[in-house]
Amino acid sequence: MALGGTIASSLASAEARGITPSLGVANLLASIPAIETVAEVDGVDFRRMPSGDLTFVDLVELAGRIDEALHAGAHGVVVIQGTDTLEETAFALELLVRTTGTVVVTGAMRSPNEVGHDGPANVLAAVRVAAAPRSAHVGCVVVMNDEIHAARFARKTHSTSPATFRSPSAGPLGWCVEGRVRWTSSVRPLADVGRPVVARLAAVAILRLALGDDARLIESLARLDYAGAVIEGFGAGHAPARVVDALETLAQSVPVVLASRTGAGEVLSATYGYPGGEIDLLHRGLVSSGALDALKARVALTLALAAHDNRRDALDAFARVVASVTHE
Ligand code: DAS
Repeated sequence: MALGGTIASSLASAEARGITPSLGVANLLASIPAIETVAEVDGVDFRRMPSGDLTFVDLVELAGRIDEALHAGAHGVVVIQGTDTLEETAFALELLVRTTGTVVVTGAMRSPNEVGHDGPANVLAAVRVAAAPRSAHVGCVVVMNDEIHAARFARKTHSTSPATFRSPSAGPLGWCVEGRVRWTSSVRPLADVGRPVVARLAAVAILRLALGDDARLIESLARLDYAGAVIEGFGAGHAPARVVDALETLAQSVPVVLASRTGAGEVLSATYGYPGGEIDLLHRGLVSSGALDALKARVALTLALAAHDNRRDALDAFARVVASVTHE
């Protein structure tokens, strides 16, 4: 299922100001003859756009198409897209796809115009992973630069490097080498977020806290009609004492999730006791993102809110998803 991105981008004309997603999936597959030795592949042009233009509506439709393909007998599905939002779409697909089967999301950091275009190698590795026998739950994974990352932990960590995708909290699940797929660890299935109703999809904001912040942005969030908010707090989930009242007030009107701006590790729950520490913030009604980073917490909260018609059920579903990211 091809969605566009750098992997499908070229110069539309000699005068063009830069590359744009213009190539179809047939073009890409034709450049990877070795794929035929791995699997029988059907290419679908689902969208042709920069990944920053994708929406949750696109992802709900895409998940439906993936479910159909898996029901129809596909062993796995490879989604080929822009890398800019890939970590969010991969996690959304893990929550949205309901049929058992491997879903692999990949892309490229160098376009077909550049020397060292990484698209063909990434797609070939992705097809290998999607076609590999499954001995444990695989769910949705990101395959880039011959590494396999769980969707729940993968992050784009570099603006241009082909080694941009990493799992800072957990490390990769495995890798591809000499045409083989190697697994070193596995994850368990995520809890069911529910079935999102497209008409109920509503915007959830992310707000990153920074040194010296006051409460103005938090107070204005309450007036902007967001369905919820994710606060990227300091360290293990902390905020300046001067904004805690505003956060508590916001949490009384919409669900407010507390994440960490560090990009790895968990939000704590029982360590720091000062005003604005995680104990205080959770006590004031904020909800922990656990080991999910802010982008993924926003995906989970958006889908949970669209799947349930009341806040309590949505937050319960969100909390179950958070709890299922890791296991004892
Ligand atoms: N940054 C580009 C990419 O890596 C564009 C996009 O995300 O669509 O594919």
